[in-house]
Amino acid sequence: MPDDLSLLTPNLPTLGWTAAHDAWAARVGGDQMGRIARTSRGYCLVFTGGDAVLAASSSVRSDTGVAPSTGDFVTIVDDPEDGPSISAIADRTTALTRRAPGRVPTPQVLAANIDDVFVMHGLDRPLNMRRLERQLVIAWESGATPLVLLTKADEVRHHEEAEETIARIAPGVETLAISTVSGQNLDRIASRFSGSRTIALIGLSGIGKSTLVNELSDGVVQRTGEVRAADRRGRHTTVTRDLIPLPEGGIVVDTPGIREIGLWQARTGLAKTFPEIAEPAERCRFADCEHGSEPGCAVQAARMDGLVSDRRLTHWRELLDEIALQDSQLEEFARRAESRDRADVERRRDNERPRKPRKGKGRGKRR
Ligand SMILES: Nc1nc2c(ncn2[C@@H]2O[C@H](COP(=O)(O)OP(=O)(O)OP(=O)(O)O)[C@@H](O)[C@H]2O)c(=O)[nH]1
Ligand SMILES: [Mg+2]
Ligand SMILES: [Zn+2]
Repeated sequence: MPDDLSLLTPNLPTLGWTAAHDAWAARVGGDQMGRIARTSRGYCLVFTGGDAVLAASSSVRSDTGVAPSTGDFVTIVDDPEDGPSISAIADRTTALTRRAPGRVPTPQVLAANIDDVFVMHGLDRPLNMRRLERQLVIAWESGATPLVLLTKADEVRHHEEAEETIARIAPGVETLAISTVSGQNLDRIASRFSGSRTIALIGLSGIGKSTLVNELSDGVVQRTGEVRAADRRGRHTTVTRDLIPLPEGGIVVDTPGIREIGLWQARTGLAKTFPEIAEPAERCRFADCEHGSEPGCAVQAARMDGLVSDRRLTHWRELLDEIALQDSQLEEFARRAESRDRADVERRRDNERPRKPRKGKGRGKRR
C-alpha cells in the first residue's frame, strides 16, 4: 500500500459508486466524478477511479451550498483558469455530524455515506460513560449503526467489567475488546468490512484508530503517535478525515481524536441512546412533562421501578438541554438574519431615491 492517500486509485464501484450515482451525475453534469477521500482547508482529495484529483471546495463555486465532506459522492468541473472544483454533492444516505466548534451554531459533517460507526475507547484508561453516551448519540443520529470497540485489550488483565458496563448503558450495541498487539478480535473486525461497506472510526486521540487502520490495510497508511506516558493523552497525530479503501474490500474513515464532541440536532440519536427514558417519556400524562414531580410522569414511574438510573436521567436531561438551547440559538440567528435582510432592503430602497441638492459648506473653497 502506498503511504499516501493521493497515490491510491480505487475504482468507482469499489468506492460504492452505483448506477444511481451515474444517473445522478448525468443529470447534474460535470467533467469528472468520484468520492471524497479527504477534506482539508478548502480543498478535497477526490478518488475518481483514475488519478486522485485535488478539487477546490468553495461553496461559492458549487451549486449545492453544502460543504463537501469525506465520503461524499461528487461531480467535479475543470475550469481552465481556476482548476478543478466540486460542482455537486449527491444526497447523503447517512451523515456523521457534530456541531462545529465556535459560537455560531453550524453543523460539520465528519463522514458521509457511512454504514457503521466504531465508537472507540482505550482500555488503558478509565471508561468515561458520559463521553461514550455522547458519542453514541452522534453515531445513532448519523443513521449508521454504532459498535463499541475497546482498544488495547493487551494492556489490561480483565476487561469484562467494562464490557458489562457498556452492555448496561448501550443495550443492543455490539461491543468488542480488541488489540493490535495480540491480534484479539481483529478477524471479527476485518469480517465487518466487505464490498464498499464504509465504517467511520471515532474516539479520543491516542486510542489506536490509525493503528487499527494500518492493521486492516496490511501496511502503513496512517501515521500513528505514542501517547504521553504521564496521562495517556494522545498527540493528535491524525489531523484530517481520511477515507481509506481496504485491500480485502470495505472502506474505513479515520478521523482526528476529538475530546468534547458537540451535538447537532440529535433528538433521534438521543432517544436511541437512552431508550429506557425516551420510551416512557412518550407516555407521560402531559406532553410538556419535565419528568420532575408532575402527576402521571412515566419516566419517574420507571425510575421508581429501578428501570432508569439517576445518573442516566441527569445526563439525558443535560444532552436534551444542549439540543434545546441550540434550537433557540438557531431561531435567534434566523430572526436576526431576517431583520438584517429587511434593513438591507429598506436601505437599498432609500438609496435609490434622489437626494436633495447640497448647499453651502465647502463650495467657496473650490479653486
Ligand atoms: N498496547 C497497545 N497499544 C496500542 C494498540 N493500538 C494502538 N496502540 C498505540 O497507541 C498509540 C496511539 O495510536 P494511534 O493509532 O496513533 O491513535 P489515534 O487514535 O489514531 O490517535 P489520533 O490520530 O491522535 O487521534 C500508539 O503508540 C500505538 O502504538 C493496542 O492494541 N495495544
Ligand atoms: Mg490517528
Ligand atoms: Zn414525565
